[in-house]
Amino acid sequence: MRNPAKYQQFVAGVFSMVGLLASGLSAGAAPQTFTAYKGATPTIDGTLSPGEWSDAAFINGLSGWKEECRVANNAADLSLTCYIKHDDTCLYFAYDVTDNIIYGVDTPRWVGAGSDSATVHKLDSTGWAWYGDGVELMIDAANASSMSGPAGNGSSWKMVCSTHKSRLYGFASGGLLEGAPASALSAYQTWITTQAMKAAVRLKPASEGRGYVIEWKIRGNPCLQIGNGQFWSGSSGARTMGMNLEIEDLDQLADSAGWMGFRHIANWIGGNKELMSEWGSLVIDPGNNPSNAARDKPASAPGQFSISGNRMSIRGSLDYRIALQDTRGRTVCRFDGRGGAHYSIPEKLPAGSYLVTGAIDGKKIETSTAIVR
Ligand SMILES: [Ca+2]
Ligand SMILES: [Ca+2]
Repeated sequence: MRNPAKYQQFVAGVFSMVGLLASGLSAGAAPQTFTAYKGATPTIDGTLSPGEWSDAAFINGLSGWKEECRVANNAADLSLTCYIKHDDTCLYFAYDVTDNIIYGVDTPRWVGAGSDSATVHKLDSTGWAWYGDGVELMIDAANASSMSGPAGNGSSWKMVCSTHKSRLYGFASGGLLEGAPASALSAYQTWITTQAMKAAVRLKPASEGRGYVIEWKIRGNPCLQIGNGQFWSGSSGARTMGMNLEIEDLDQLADSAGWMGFRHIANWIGGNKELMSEWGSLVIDPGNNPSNAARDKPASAPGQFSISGNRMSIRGSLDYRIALQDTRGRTVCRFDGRGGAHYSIPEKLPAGSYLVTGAIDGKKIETSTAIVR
């Protein structure tokens, strides 16, 4: 739903749509649109210091994310909070991930049948950068929204941050590695070695809940090319880019799903991750996170909520927890998060009336919506 014209078509078509994907739904939908507000410059050291990311928008996962392999068993198996913000020169992401077994650290660097570790973990364009625990970030800075994968330059790209290997430190420490397309390895590598793109990975001890923290900086020039010779900066004004997130989870070989390298879990927010037209959207807002203003004035600036048919919008909240119940009282979707978000109600949800309950900034809401397919 990135393309406005496409969205209008979607809205117009809602009333004639047929529930082609009519299977049951057990999880909420991932937001289609995220917002990066302007905030304080974080220190890229793998530690989320008190208040360091409190001015960021964030999303909790993995409820509603698309699973490529196997669904997480529980929150200890795999769950995360992803923070997003920007300053005048850079875009920043932080991931606070719970993952009970860190591949290559808590386990050998096993690979699935038919693959060999030497090939999978080659640190060149033939290796599988994504193989392990870590995240992949995909940005369509030019907002081309084309029916193709990323170009492999500042206009659109895909990069990996692994917890067990990296371009800068080899197998001694996690960090950035080049993603697709393979032809972009040299260009991507330059971003890493010049620190135009920089990430820090810290493995969390069991006392914090096993998992990892990633802080990731993306400098507008050269990594976010928004036009011919133009790069994003804090003075670019409001700007929409395409975005997709993926999280990889390998645990033990015995737990693996037996498909595509025996990954345990992979999730992403967009549709087909190979098509930029199906990614989610990232709105880079030159203003500060309105939830900070709400924090200062909780009585006068509550988060705003609206739902109409298949479209739900939450603006500037401190936090929200919203559930959709069907007519039998079963919770069929949950939407939990903070800040602003726009959701498309999942297409898998059958047509009918739904009760919408929950709380935004501690204020209870209760309404209903009718979904027509
Ligand atoms: Ca930090
Ligand atoms: Ca893992």
